[in-house]
Amino acid sequence: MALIARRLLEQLSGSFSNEAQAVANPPLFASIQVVFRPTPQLAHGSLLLEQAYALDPSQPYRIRVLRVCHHREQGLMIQNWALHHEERFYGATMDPERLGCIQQEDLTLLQGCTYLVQVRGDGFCGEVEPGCQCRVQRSGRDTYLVSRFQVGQGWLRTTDQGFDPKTHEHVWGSVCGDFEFERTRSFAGELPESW
Ligand code: CYC
Repeated sequence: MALIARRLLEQLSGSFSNEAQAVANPPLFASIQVVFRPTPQLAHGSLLLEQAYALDPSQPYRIRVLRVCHHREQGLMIQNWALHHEERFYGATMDPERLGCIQQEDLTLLQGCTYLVQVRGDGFCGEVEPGCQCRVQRSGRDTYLVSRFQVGQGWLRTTDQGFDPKTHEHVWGSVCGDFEFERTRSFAGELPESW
């Protein structure tokens, strides 16, 4: 895989916390843990992602497989895959035995939710592909995702928001800026050499 994809995987692989931001800004920002862990039995570039409130990392509010790919024309991209019966894998980012059980048959690609990624400084920035097709059902409402992230050596910033497809009204997600994470642990050493 391209060297550039390898560098993105190295920067993402790890555990991230926004505790400093949460402590400085209650109640605007909850303390969240985000973990990306290499999942070597899956296709090249696959990371298991769990996002959870720091109070209870065993009950993630979002679990996905992200897959970093590099295409000659479109460049660097990150696909988002959902897991069937996802409860089976809650906590698997911290449990290598269960992490190793995830198979491609457990995954469904989330259409419209692929990120287009560019180099920025010594890190990367990305946003969800154009078209407003990344659909998220929340509080009984259909929304489309607008999302951006930036990652660098030891840090990650994200903003996710959902909008109503007809009125474009803001329905959920950040009203007070980016989530700012610092890396607390790296899993880059677990990336297979061939990725
Ligand atoms: C949803 N966050 C999503 C979705 C994507 C991302 C694609 C919609 C599809 C899905 O359900 O998976 C985000 N995917 C990403 C990012 C990358 C990527 C950023 C690049 C590495 O490949 N999100 C945050 C905050 C937190 C948050 C820490 C604020 C509370 O980054 C929440 N994201 C969040 C929520 C949803 C979401 C609550 C909706 C999930 C749902 O309700 O099903």
